[in-house]
Order: sequence, then C-alpha cells, then structure tokens
Amino acid sequence: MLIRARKSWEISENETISESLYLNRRQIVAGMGLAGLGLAAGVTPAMAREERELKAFETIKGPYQWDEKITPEPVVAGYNNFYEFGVQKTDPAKNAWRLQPKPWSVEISGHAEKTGVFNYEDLIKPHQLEERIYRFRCVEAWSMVVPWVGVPLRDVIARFNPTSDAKYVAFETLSDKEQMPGLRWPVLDWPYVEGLRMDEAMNPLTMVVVGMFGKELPNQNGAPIRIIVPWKYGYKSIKSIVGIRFTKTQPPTSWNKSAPNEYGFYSNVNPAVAHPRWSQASERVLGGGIFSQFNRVKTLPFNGYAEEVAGLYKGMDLKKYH
Ligand SMILES: Nc1nc2c(c(=O)[nH]1)N[C@H]1C(S)=C(S)[C@@H](COP(=O)(O)O)O[C@H]1N2
Ligand SMILES: [Mo]
Repeated sequence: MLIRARKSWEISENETISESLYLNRRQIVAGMGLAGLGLAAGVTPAMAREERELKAFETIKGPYQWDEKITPEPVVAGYNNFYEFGVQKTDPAKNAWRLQPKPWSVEISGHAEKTGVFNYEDLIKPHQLEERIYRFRCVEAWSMVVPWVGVPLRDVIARFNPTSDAKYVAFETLSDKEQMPGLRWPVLDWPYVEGLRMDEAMNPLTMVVVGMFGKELPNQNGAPIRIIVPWKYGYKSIKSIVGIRFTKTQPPTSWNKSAPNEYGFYSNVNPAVAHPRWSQASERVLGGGIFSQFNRVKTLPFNGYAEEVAGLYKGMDLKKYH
C-alpha cells in the first residue's frame, strides 16, 4: 500500500471543514460582542450548536463490520446531503443547528395492530444499541465508511405487529419551516419521503440509526433517528424521521417523484446500471487523502452486501426495477 504523509482527508473536505470552522468562529465573536456590551444572553447559532453536546453511547459490537478504513468523522459530519437545510454539501453542517431533536416523537400508522404516536424513548432502548461499520454509497458516486449506532429496523417494526396487508414501509422526514430553512426552496416535494418493501425493511442489515462514532447523531446526519440501508444509494437512508407507515401498495419516494427516469423505487447500488447522466461503475472514496481524486474504487453490486441481500431480488430485472 502506498504511504501518504498527507492530511487524512482530501482538499474539498478540508475546505468544507475550514469553512464551517470559520463561520463558527465568526459567530462566537458575534456572541462575545453581545456579552461584552452586557446585553441579554441571546443564543447565537454557534452557541446553540455547542450546547448540543453529543451524548456518548454504550454499544455492543454488531454483527456487520465492514473491514475498510473508516472515513474521518469531520468528513462524515461536514459533507452532507440534507436538502431541508440547503443543497450544498456544507449547508447542513452550517444550518442544522436549528433542528430540535429533543423531545421527538414518531407516528406509527397504517397496517399494524399497534399504531399511534411514540416518543423517541419508547422506540429506542439504550441497552439494545449496537455499533456496525457499514460502507455507504451516494448516488452521486462517492462513498464512505461509517460506524453507525442503532438497532435493526426489524426489531423496532416487530413491536407494532404489522398485519399481512403491510407489504411496504413508508418513512417521512420532519417538515418544519421554522427549523429547516431549505424548505422554502421547492427543490423537492416536502416532506422528504422514502419507502422500502417489507422484506427489505425486515432484512437484518437495515438499521434504525441514532448515532455515529459512538455518539448521538449530529443534526446534519439526521438526528435523532434515521434509517440506514447500506446496499442502496444514500438517498434511501432517510433522516430525522417523524412518520412510519405500513402500506399495502408501493409508497411514493421523493427522488423518484422528482425525476422518475433517474431514480427508481429500489435504488440498489448497481455498477451495471448507469445513472442517465453519469456512470455508477466506480466511486470516489471520501477522506482518502490529498490524492483522493485518484482514489476511485470499483463500485460493488449491492454496495458489497450482495451475499446478504441479492436473494431479495431473485428473478427481478434490476435494470427495469432500478
Ligand atoms: N430527509 C432527508 N433525508 C436524506 C436526504 C435529504 O436531503 N433529506 N439526503 C439523502 C442522501 S442523497 C444521502 S447521500 C444521505 C446522506 O447522509 P449523510 O449526510 O449522513 O452522509 O442522506 C439521505 N437522506
Ligand atoms: Mo445521496
């Protein structure tokens, strides 16, 4: 292996980080100015951000541990897609301080014996939390490796006793203009929605995630509760969930609604099926070093999880059901 005595993440992420640090400093200075003038202690963005200290979790090591270099935490927390906070990769880290992840509740509805509004604490039991290292592949052809903290989605679902009519699970993100400045732009049809077929949702790989790197999720990564589906393109991994609905028919999904020929319902990582505007055959590994524009690796079918999930799609034309 080539030894590179350079920074551990590449230039674009460096810019990301220094930009947010810069903003942070500037806002702290603004806050100090207020304090210096003896004004009432208003909460500045930087203060709000710092006050949300991320609680550490005790976790057990889960069964799935992808054996690859973990992406530096500042990259995972600084290079995001969360359009509710803006469309630039650096926007969520700058703007998501407005999100209030506590208290939080999720409405469970549709074809299940048990439905209703449940507090975060009713859904997530701390002693069940496990850490899994997954690789994560965005449809924009970049990838990372992240130690997520959470529980299998199937364990959460089981408590609601879905009926035999529950063929799909639909998820919905919070949509609150007060907390999410990006909602004023109609880039997507808000709220952000996603869905899985029931057997995909019940697959042991599918996770309800509440943390990363041993701590609570930063807001920009989808606090306080999101889904991670490691064999699918990143947009299936919906953030800051307020609704889970068991449905009989295939639910609409945000990216499919916005560009149906570009984004299908299934969205399985598939190097053989190009996006209409770019290839999916390879990917850029984030945080791979200063030369990482050259750090392209071949994309793996089902993002490397074929052994675990290919059976879910037996007999399906994966070009048609992309
Ligand atoms: N609600 C919501 N969830 C979302 C998105 C979004 O814009 N809004 N972006 C998706 C996309 S395209 C990706 S790649 C991942 C990014 O997750 P990360 O920022 O934690 O890496 O979140 C997904 N979940
Ligand atoms: Mo993505």
